[in-house]
Amino acid sequence: QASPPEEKIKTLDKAGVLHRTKTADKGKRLRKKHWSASWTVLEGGVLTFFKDSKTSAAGGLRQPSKLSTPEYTVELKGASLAWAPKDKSSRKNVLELRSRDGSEYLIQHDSEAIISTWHKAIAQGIQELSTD
Ligand code: I3P
Repeated sequence: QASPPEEKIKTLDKAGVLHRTKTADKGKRLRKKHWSASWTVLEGGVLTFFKDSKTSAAGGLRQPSKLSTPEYTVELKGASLAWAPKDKSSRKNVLELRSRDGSEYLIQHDSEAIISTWHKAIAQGIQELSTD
């Protein structure tokens, strides 16, 4: 079956459980952080956070539409990613993702190795989309 053009974007597709919290919504800073563990899928230039960490991994990478409703989807086109400054969180290994529309998310995992693979994959997704 032929893929639509947007699915031909070369990304490092990835899925796993991360801690995340949304810190701004379309430019408006949110007052409280609510960290939660979330099943997270990176595919086709979109990062999707599901509502909880229990969504089955089965098919999660190939057929995200068949999973439970996403809580947040972040288009990587025009987004930026950086290690969060220390004043943003007391946690270790925290990434800050800003979407083009001004929403912000903190993404965290206790394992430096795991968060580093997400850092690489998301950064590469952002970079590939910026050269379109
Ligand atoms: C917040 C909660 C967050 C913490 C935040 C606290 O308290 O403990 O986990 O962020 O720190 O204010 P509450 O549950 O009462 O809202 P981090 O875990 O990222 O440090 P902050 O005030 O320094 O943002």
